Amino acid sequence: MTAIDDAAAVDLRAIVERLARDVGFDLVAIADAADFAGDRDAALSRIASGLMDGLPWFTPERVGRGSNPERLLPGAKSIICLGLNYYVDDAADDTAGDAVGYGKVARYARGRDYHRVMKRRMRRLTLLLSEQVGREFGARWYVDDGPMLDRAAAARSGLGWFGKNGNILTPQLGSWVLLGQIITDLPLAPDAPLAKTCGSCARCIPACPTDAIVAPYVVDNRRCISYQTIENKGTIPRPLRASIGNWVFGCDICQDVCPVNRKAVSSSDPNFGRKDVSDLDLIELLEMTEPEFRSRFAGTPVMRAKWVGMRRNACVALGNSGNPAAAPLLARALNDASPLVRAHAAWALGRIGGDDARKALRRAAGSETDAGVLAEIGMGLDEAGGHTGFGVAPSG
Ligand code: B12
Ligand code: SF4
Ligand code: SF4
Repeated sequence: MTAIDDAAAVDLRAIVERLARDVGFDLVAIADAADFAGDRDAALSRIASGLMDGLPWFTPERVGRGSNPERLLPGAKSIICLGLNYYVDDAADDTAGDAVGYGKVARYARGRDYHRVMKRRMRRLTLLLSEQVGREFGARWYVDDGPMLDRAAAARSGLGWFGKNGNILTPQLGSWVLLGQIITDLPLAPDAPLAKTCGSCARCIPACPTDAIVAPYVVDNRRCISYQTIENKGTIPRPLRASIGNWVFGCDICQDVCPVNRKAVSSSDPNFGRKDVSDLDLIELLEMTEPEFRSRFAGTPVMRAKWVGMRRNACVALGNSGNPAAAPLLARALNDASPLVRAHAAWALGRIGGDDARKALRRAAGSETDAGVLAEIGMGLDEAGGHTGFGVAPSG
């Protein structure tokens, strides 16, 4: 173990880079720990204009704390910004994902929960670094669920640049990288932000099926399929459901269309690219019991959407498949214990239409007691062309 003079910031930086790769990160860059004043203002104005609605924990107080490294680690001098490549080239599976009857899971979630993977590696990196420095030093690490603005730190460090779809694009791996940071009181030589931009490209904006990219760099949380399928634990707004297609967990469309992502390199990290969490059989998903759900998805990000949420999402995707073969299954789901599943099954039957769907909806109208579900059944019948007037006025 060699003790290193703190003043040798440049040497230290080289050591950090080597260790970061040793513990399993693909990208590393250093930012200084100055206040993120501009990013704070952008985030606060995003909250004030309602574009972060639906995420009650994303508060001005949190942004105030997370945008000031000194408040997270007194004496903070540097931020080690890390990127983990999660892209796995599984074109064959993606074809299955387009087929009727399959639900798509966003790439980042096709494997082990990255929070655990990255935090473990960051802890190890910090330990190895303290061995190299020859003493303990102040460090705190964050990935996603902390108050830090992960993308703002990555942009300042030159790890990547802000794309118009909101994501950080990296020159080496495109946007298929998860971001983490170690704030430290070690003085490390910072890297410069990249001079790169998206230029005249704006392909991701019209590609977003829900028009969630309301301006370059600005995503309306509530319109984003990622929010609706993962974070929203209640009803998915009716006007968005058809645009969700067969995404059942997250969405990758604005990244799939991005020309920078042609540079994607398949990761060899065994934590990603799990086939049993890629394209999900919608029928299996909808019929899954809670213990089956847990045993299939334990340790993966999919757990965040919860059992009921994923079955709600399966209903939406089945409705969007337009496949009449799904009607009997959706009809069974009209008796599900969860009103959320029943409501979305009613919508899906309305969208699929046909005699079986209409019959099932009429039958459910006679027994349903939940007002919200009854309203969905009524609208479903309207859409399927079979409304007989129940719930609006007795049909006599
Ligand atoms: C809340 C959240 C969401 C929400 C809201 C998204 C959003 N746009 O904020 C939802 C649930 C929708 C979501 C979706 C996704 N997320 Co998310 N999410 C977060 C989280 C927790 C906070 C993001 C945040 O601070 N938003 C607030 C806004 C204000 O921040 P911002 O969008 O970065 O905005 C900055 C720019 O607009 C910039 N800016 C403002 N004006 C201008 C002008 C110019 C010219 C420029 C250049 C910049 C610029 O300033 C702002 C502040 O820095 C972060 C983790 C974290 N702790 O940071 C992950 C994070 C951003 N998510 C991530 C991922 C992977 C996703 C998804 C791809 C998942 C998926 N496949 O479904 C999608 C992508 C959706 C999208 N197009 O953005 C990664 C992004 C990795 C990357 N390479 O960028 C992060 C960093 C998690 C991680 N640690 O890896 N997410
Ligand atoms: S993740 Fe999907 S819904 Fe969200 S902004 Fe990108 S394309 Fe739109
Ligand atoms: S699609 Fe074009 S505009 Fe959108 S993030 Fe990629 S390069 Fe930027």
